[in-house]
Amino acid sequence: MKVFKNFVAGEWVEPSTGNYFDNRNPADLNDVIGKFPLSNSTDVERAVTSAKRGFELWKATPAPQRGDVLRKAGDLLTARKEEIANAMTREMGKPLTETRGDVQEGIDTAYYAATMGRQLSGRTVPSESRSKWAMSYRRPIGVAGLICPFNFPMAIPTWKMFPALVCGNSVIFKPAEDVPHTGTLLVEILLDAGLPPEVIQLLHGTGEDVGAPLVEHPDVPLISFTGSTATGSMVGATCGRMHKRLSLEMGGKNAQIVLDDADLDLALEGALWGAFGTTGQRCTATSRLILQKGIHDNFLGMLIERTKALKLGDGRKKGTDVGPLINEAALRKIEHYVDVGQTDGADIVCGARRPTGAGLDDGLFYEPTIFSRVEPGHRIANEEIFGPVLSVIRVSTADEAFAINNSVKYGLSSSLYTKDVNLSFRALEQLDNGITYINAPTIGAEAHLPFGGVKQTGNGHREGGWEVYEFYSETKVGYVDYSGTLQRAQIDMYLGTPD
Ligand code: UN1
Repeated sequence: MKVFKNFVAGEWVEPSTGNYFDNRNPADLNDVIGKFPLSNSTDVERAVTSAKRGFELWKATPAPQRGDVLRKAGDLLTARKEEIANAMTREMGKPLTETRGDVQEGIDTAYYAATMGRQLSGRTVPSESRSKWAMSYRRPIGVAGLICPFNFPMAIPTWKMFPALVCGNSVIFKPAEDVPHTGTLLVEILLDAGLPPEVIQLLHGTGEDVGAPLVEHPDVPLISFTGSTATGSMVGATCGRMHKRLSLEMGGKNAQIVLDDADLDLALEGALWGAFGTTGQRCTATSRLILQKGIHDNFLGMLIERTKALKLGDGRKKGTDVGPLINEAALRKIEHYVDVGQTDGADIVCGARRPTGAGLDDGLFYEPTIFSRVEPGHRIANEEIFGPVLSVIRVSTADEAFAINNSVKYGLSSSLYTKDVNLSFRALEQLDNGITYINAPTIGAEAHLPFGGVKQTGNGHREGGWEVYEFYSETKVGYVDYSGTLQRAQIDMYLGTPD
């Protein structure tokens, strides 16, 4: 069996523990992709020492040249898209069309980052004094610790890594333990693209043994974490105590609202894709469907019929709509919430079981599940399930729908289906989310726009687009006084001084 390694100090190395874990295909647990390192704080220490050297070298490399490396990485991802998408589906289960999209998001991010190498602009503004320049520019920060989730094994690491690199930081990358192979492929691509070896370090292993020591390390001033709100709170507490710069992307409980005047066929496609794409394992997944009373029964009927027809299976097989869950713990969490939903009084209208039959018995499958008669106070209407479970809530008015959308503790994305243009713009204003889609599902963020949420979804930062470059760099201000005299700010130039 293939044994994979960490990448530390410019070399592929074994973990200091000597221990490994098996990485299995969730669509067929008999299929082992390989053994991957179980690293610990000793490996983190080595990685940080090397990444500090990498930072010294990389920060002195002109940003346009740093961008050129990422352009090359984009070219290599493009050339290897199909092969990587196949490896990703084998490792995490979602259908090939989706893993191709995931690689494409990495490619888009690479090309965007490449151009940003020539656009890391500051400002030059007038000084209040004569013969004096006042300006700002963006400086790299240091070693960035990037802790990534399993659901977008390419898009999310590249959202973090490529901007971090263009800004001149070095990177320690910890992929989720469910997707170490994709992480390895990404690092190989960066090295092939010409990234100096010590600028990137790859550490495999668990959150406890690798993620935590990375977050706690005093020489890692920058942390970006995507994952659960519970873990994000712990990461946030440590970073707050140690005064680190931190970007958090955490949970969601995203709603699609369908009003009586909506194009129902369009809304139906949106709901199916939003709720059951990626087997519901997206931070942006639609987990609440808020239906206005005039279309509620009809729309729910249409949705149940189409949901029952979704084909579960190996994502590499043609015709598969929905792949497996990522691991046994994820499956058990879903089963738990299905129990909770029933206990709270909601009705299961389809799914809610592990399927059996051809090609499904050895994988971690769960039937796409819909609950109707869900009340806004129910736990399944408030807590993130991260699986193919949709809670349907009936409302009388748009205002009621907006209030329910806003009543949860999360605020990533929302979606509204209506033909009323005035209401659409009112929704953009009133829905409390980082992203609102009109006549499109809750998923579908594009790489060149800021991505993130309000309330307990995040901590105010954004990934993607132009904003993330602010996160990965620090503002430095320079004043150059060429007057040859002391000019006291706020004092010498003050108009209307008494004397
Ligand atoms: C996530 O949900 O974890 O908008 C990331 C989307 C994707 C990214 C999602 N482009 O669904």
